[in-house]
Amino acid sequence: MVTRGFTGRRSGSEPTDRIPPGQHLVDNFPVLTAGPTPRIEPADWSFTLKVGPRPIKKWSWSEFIALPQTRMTRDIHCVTAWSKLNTAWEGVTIDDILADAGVEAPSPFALAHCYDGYSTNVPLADLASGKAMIALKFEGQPLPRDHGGPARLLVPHLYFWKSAKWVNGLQFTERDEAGFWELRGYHIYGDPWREQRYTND
Ligand SMILES: Nc1nc2c(c(=O)[nH]1)N[C@H]1C(S)=C(S)[C@@H](COP(=O)(O)O)O[C@H]1N2
Ligand SMILES: [Mo]
Repeated sequence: MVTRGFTGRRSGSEPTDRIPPGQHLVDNFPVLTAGPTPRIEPADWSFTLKVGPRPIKKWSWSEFIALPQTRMTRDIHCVTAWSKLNTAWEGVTIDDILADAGVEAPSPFALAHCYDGYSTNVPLADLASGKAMIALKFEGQPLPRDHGGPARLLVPHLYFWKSAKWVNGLQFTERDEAGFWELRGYHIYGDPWREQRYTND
């Protein structure tokens, strides 16, 4: 007897243990950007690793795509309450970036910086050990511009505002410094499973 999905609701046929509290599933891929969408050509793109104010290493696009490329399929959860299962990404893990720069665990926190002036803070523990990457491809294609192309941070286990689009650098910091949305009322960490949406959640 078939009992799953008989209402025709998309969420009715999905494993609910993959949908955090307060979230619903979408099939499309909504675009959420605070300001205008920047146009960054790969030839003009670079990525800088800093420890505090000190630049450690800078990669051009051609240098960056020569780093080991890793595939990751993950569920993503936006604080505006949509979740999307099994999104497929390809890019360079933060572990491989740190290894290429010859640094190991520079400090407990980091800020991602972006071409549009956006920033967001993520602890090192949530970036390392294969948990996050700088994604260059989505579903096998170059990352679309409105989703952060040519490159975005992907931290799939935290709310999606942590996945900074048009990323151009990672800065390691001693203290957990709030980024763009964290300064504007969003949670400093943003765990969807604990519903850490706003500052005091
Ligand atoms: N540079 C930059 N990154 C950003 C944003 C932004 O405005 N600028 N918006 C964030 C927010 S609030 C969300 S929910 C996700 C949305 O990503 P998407 O447009 O690919 O769905 O990107 C995040 N990364
Ligand atoms: Mo968002």
